[in-house]
Amino acid sequence: MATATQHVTSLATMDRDVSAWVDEVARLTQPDHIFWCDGSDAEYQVLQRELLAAKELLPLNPQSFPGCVLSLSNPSDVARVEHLTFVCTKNKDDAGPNNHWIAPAQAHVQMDALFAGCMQGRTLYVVPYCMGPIDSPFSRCGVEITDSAYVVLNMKLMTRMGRAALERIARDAKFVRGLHSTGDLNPQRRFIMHFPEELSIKSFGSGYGGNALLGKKCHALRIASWQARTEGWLAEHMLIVGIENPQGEIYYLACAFPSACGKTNLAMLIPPASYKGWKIWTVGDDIAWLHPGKDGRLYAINPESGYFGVVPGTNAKTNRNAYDMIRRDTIFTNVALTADNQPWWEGLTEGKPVIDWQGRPYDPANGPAAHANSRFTVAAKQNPGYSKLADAPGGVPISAIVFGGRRRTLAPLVYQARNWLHGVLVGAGVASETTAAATDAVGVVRRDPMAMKPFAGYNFGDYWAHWINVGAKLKSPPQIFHVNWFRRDSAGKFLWPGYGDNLRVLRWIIDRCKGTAKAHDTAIGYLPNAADLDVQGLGLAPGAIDELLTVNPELWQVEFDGIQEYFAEFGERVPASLKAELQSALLRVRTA
Ligand code: OXD
Ligand code: MN
Repeated sequence: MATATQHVTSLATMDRDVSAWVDEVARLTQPDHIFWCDGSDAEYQVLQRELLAAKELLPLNPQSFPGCVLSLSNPSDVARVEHLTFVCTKNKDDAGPNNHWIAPAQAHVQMDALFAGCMQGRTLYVVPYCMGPIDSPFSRCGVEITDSAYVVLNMKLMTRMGRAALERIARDAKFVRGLHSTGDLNPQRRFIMHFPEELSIKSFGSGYGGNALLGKKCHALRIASWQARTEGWLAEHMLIVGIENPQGEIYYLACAFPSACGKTNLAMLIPPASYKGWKIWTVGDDIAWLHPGKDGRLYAINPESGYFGVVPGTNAKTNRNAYDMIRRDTIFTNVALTADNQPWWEGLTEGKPVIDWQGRPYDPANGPAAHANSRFTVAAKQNPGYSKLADAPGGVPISAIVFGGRRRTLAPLVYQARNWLHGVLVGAGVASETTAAATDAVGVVRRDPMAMKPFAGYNFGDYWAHWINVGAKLKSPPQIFHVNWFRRDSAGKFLWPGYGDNLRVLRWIIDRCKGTAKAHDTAIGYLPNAADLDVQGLGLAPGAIDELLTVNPELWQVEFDGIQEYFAEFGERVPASLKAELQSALLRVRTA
């Protein structure tokens, strides 16, 4: 095994600032060992074997799931904890009403008291990582210090981690400092704190992905959105997908959806059988960093190199690529087990659970066998649809930005914003209805601007202003659209089949960007006519397509009033031009 001492001599001297910070953290947390991660495959295997030996990971059937392991977490630690997540800016208004806030000095005292001595008897792992391709000017680096080897394994799959990242940090002379400890997993002593002005994160008391893999939501969204504002780009909660038509042209879309709207499925969509010659290429499934390019277009990189996806519901029909890619070298968290030690989850069409996600004999009276938020962690390269440009340092040019939400009656299947400013209003107005899986209160509309409610690292008013400023720098900005796959008829039945058939809508979006598809002007933006969408062979119910494309001005008035009320929470920080855009939108629906 590569010992801690070997690593220290080669890695610990590479960057003086990183080493000094590691020393400072070690003095506070008092670990028994310090382990510098080089990010090699051999290191991954060693750590995985250690966790298996300690029974912190369970092996899975090596014939059907080679290289796969299962982690069963503490039952109180299975999801992000928004109520325990803080943005600690000097001025409270800079964090905004969209974030929980504590003054930085107070937050540091509170967190350091938790970290004091917390790694006694444990190993401190130093995890240098790069968000984005190692040689991309758009990438940004960080170092996570953690006492969880499970976190190290996940970071290896989710980021460019180890020696190459540390080399880049030494060149950049800048990195985000992320300090993490699982502590004693006591929910009373669990906090995720962000210090955007210091480019640092402190996370204590949770081992769950979004709270503990600090490169993901904490760095790539909350801290990066702040960095992006100061540097003139956008860090967004968006998938990036390339759509190749039979002529071999590829158009890239960046799409933002609140959770439970099928983001991973859309990023890996399988074209319907009638779409011969169409191909889908996944660049990213969760986060996009968007930069204005010299040619006036917007370019996107995916800062991550892996997927941390929800497992339940994944099967050969809903997401063939995901289903195939998680059959090897995957970390499963909180799924159930079959009698022959295969992972099992609700929505899987084969197998039967015998052990549930809490390690108990499966009993339907205890609820689902796999936790509703059980996850797979897998390297993106295992996706059969992995884009050849996913590692391109310059990113991919974005033709369209697509917002979406889960709306029962309001939003049509698709519409196009009139221009960038109108598109910012469409994004700022994103909202989604809660599902049974997420909460008991089904159908409650939750405002989630740009799907960034839990992730914007600063005041939404300033964030919308920044979006408007970025648009002003673009000579050829992406067109902005809104989709709703979840509209229902009066009997409550979904009107649109979704999944692969969503390509029919994306095709109209691409054709609008090319200027070859028709649309008509409505009170809320440009909509396709029923004849402009390809619904051939779908067998939609009579009238369904008209209902999917209906705009009800009364409902939209109520919606815009709701958005106005929401904007009021942000007071003077809401840009005047956005307020004026909302007024014109209101006027259009009132007079429609
Ligand atoms: C995620 C989320 O896990 O958005 O990606 O919650
Ligand atoms: Mn997400």
